[in-house]
Amino acid sequence: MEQRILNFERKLAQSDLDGFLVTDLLNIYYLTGFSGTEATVFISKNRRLFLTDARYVLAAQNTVSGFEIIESRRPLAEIAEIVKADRLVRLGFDHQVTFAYYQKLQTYFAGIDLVALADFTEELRLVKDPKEIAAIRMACRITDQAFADVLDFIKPGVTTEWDLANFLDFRMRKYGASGLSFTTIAASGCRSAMPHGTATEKVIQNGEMLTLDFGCYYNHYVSDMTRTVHIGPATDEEGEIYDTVLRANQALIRTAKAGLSYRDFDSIPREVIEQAGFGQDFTHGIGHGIGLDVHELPYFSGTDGILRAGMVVTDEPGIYLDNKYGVRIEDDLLITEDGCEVLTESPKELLILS
Ligand SMILES: [Mn+2]
Repeated sequence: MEQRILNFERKLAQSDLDGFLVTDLLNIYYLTGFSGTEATVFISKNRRLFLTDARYVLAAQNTVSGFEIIESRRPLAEIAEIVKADRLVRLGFDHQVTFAYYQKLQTYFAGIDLVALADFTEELRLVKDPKEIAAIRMACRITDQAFADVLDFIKPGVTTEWDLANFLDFRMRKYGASGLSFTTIAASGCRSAMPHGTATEKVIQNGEMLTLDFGCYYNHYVSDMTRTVHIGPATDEEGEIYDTVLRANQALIRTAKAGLSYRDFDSIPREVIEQAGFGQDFTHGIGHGIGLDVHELPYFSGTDGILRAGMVVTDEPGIYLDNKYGVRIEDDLLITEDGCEVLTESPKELLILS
């Protein structure tokens, strides 16, 4: 934690800001280790303040070090007094705050420059340390185990998408997950053409594609994996679409490494799908970072940037044929100096279930 705060303070010193108000709870967890639901952190050249209410003071005293811990139900009023006493004039704050919260900031910090910043702490979270990687690795292992179990559970004509989602959710918890990283997607038949078709009461039928996109939290870090399987024998077209998506996924695994540009990370797998004639049916970005959040930096399409060792990103090409079916395959990749490690290990050859 101390190293993270030092990195934050170095970035603050290099900026034109006198202080920063951290209000995003994931950023607060990253910087302090506190995982309650109410806290405000203020960092300036000579202050490290952690403010929370009576419910969490004990937890903060036990987990947060290197900060002055202040119990308060009016954190902004407390910070505003200190800002005034220290004669600070320009403060950054996490841009995700609500408009109502921003209005409160304007009231408490009248006369002070308030600068909303999108990614101040998030950029520090881009490269994961070994402890973070270990947690993501475990979340991926749990996800793999749940997928292995679900294959025997699918009974065409009987099992609903809800049944599948509930089964996956329960198994992930059974294997040690503390929660789901997002609402589990189980989309069968023509519903699989919706990239984010959350589960419904629909029964899984013979002859259908079935897309499962799911993940979990382990020790605050997430996994995010997609597998598409087929119920009964697949048609030639279905086999070709599946093969194209798989080749795109694998082309990226072969080339992803530190130093690759974000634009190439997106375009290398996209070209595989375009060359097969399905470019217009790959309707979303190739992937995103994962960590404390299931969608976090980096994002790839139309963004300048270079992959760095220690980033954990998804590789999730897809082809979606409206009113027919869709295929997506998603892995979580740990970027290394000379390549990448695939953290999600579930099988990827087209599984034919019956
Ligand atoms: Mn994803």
